Amino acid sequence: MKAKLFLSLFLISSFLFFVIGCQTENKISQNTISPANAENTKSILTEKGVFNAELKTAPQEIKAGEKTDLSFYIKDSSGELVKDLQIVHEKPMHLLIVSDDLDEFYHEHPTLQPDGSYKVSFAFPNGGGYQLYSDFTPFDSTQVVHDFSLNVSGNIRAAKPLITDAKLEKTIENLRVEMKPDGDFVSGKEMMISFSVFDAATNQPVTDLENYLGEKAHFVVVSQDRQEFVHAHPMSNDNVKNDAHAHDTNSAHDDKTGKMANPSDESIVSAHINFPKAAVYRIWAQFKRGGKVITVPFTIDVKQGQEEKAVDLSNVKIPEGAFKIVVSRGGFTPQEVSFKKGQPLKLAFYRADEVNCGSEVIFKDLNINKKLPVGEVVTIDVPTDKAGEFSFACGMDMLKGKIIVQ
Ligand SMILES: [Cu+2]
Repeated sequence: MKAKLFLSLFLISSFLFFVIGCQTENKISQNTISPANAENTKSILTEKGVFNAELKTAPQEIKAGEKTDLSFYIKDSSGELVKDLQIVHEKPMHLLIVSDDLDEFYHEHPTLQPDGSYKVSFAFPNGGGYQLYSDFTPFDSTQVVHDFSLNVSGNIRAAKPLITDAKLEKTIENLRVEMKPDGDFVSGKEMMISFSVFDAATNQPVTDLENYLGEKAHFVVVSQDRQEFVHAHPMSNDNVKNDAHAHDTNSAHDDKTGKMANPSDESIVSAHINFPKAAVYRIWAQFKRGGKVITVPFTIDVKQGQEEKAVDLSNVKIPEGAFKIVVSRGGFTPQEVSFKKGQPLKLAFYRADEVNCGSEVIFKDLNINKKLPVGEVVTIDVPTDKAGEFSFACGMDMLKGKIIVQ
């Protein structure tokens, strides 16, 4: 499940990624992760194979206010430790940390250790849940994002409600930032969002933004359920200029010369962002000025877009008496089903799309392994003479489901 959007996005936008605004997107698996003291492991499929990320924390129990070493071990499909990561935006690894209520946001950079891990020392300010997104790019690979949930012991502050901004304008420290989307916020569509940056005191467009990690701004987008993560970077002014969307909204450009029309151009940063699903999202826009990084949060409500379609099953013929399980971008649907002991059980798997790792289904305990061609119904008989559980998974062991006989 994790791979799907990630892969699809990269297939579509790998070109954009290098040339203009770039965005990483990560669909998080539904498996919840471990308590604070466990070692977390995750694997993600990329174009070139599976990369595992293992997170070890020291001390094992994470306490609020105390420094914790967060060590990430990246392994390739053969289990080999991957020490060399591409330098992307000046760093081999970016680590974004958000509190579960999305009120807190931290941007860290783990560094390579002699043992091949990437480590950063971090003190979580409060007790409670945090989500970590480790963002890196192995050589010969597209960008990979692994996420981890951590529980921090200590005082838990009251969760802050995530309230959609009535006005897309924020003043943080010495910056006033206006956010302008090129249309209504809808999912499943590449939107261009412009951020106009003004000096909070003088209200003049800011012309002295410094590069932060090689860019004029960084944008991190997380859905309220923390399942969707997008990391976007600004487009260069030339690309904004050439972008079809830009002409309507970005009047600061001089269309005749193709050059910047006035100095205020410097103060406008634009990014392409594709919201993977309808949800409330928080966007953190990060700028650097006077040597200081300033993080400006926005909260927006993204409505369901037209391109986000449910799987169309109207033409799919499920054999009589069989129980239908759809394999799609969303994993197995349903993921878990209970059946009565002793009654014949035929499962009908239908794989709806290409963009996932569900090309086969494996029932390990039953020694069943069946190919799932896209658009075909594949039936599997499951013994129900004994009560018990049968788990099944895709060939990559990433999409998972369970049959319970009782
Ligand atoms: Cu970073």
